[in-house]
Amino acid sequence: MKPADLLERHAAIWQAATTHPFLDAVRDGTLPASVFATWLVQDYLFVTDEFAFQAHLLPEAPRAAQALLLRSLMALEAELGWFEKQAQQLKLVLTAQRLPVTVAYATFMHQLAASAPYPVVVTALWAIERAYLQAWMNIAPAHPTYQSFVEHWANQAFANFVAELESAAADALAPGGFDKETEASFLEVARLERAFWGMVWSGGAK
Ligand code: HMH
Repeated sequence: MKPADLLERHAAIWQAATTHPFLDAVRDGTLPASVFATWLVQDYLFVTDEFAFQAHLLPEAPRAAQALLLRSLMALEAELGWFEKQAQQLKLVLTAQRLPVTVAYATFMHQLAASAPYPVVVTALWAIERAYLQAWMNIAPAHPTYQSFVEHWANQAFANFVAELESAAADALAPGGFDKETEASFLEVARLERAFWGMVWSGGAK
C-alpha cells in the first residue's frame, strides 16, 4: 500500500476534509470578510506550529530526504512572510489567541514529532499539504475577491511539491506499506482539517 492508497481507502473522510461551506463561499466571493480574517489569522498561527513540527523532523530524516524537507521548511518560512503581507494589506493583527482546533492541531503535530517514527511523521506531513492542495484546487478558479489566496495553493508548483512529499513518504514506508499507526495519524490529519474549516466557519460568523 502506498500513501495515495489512504486517499482511496478513506475517500469519504478525505472528501469531508477538503470540501466545506467555507470553501464554497470563498469560491463564490460571498464569504464575510470577518470569517475570512479569522481563517487567515488562525492559519498563520497553524503555519508557525507546522514550521516547528517540520524543523523537529529534520534531524531524524534519512539523508535522501533532507534536501526536500529543508526546501519545505524554507517554503513555510516564506509562507509566514506571505501571510504577514496579506495581513498588513487587510489591516489584521496576527497576534490573536489560538482557537481550540488550532491548539489541537499544534498538539497533534508536536506529539508526532516527539514520538512517532519518521515514516509516520512524513506521511502525516504529506497528508497536511495534500489536504490544502486539494481543498483549494477544488474551488479554483474562484471569485476575484479571494482568487489570489486560492492560487497560493491551487497551482502546479505546489502540486509538484506535494508529489515530491508523496514520494518521500512512499520511500519511507516499509515494503509492506503503511501500518496502523500511519493510517491512524492520516485519519487524525483528515479529522483536524475538517474541524479547522468548521472552527473558522462558526467561530468567525459570531
Ligand atoms: C489547516 N492545513 C491547514 N493549514 C495549512 N496552511 C495547511 C494545511 C498547509 O500548510
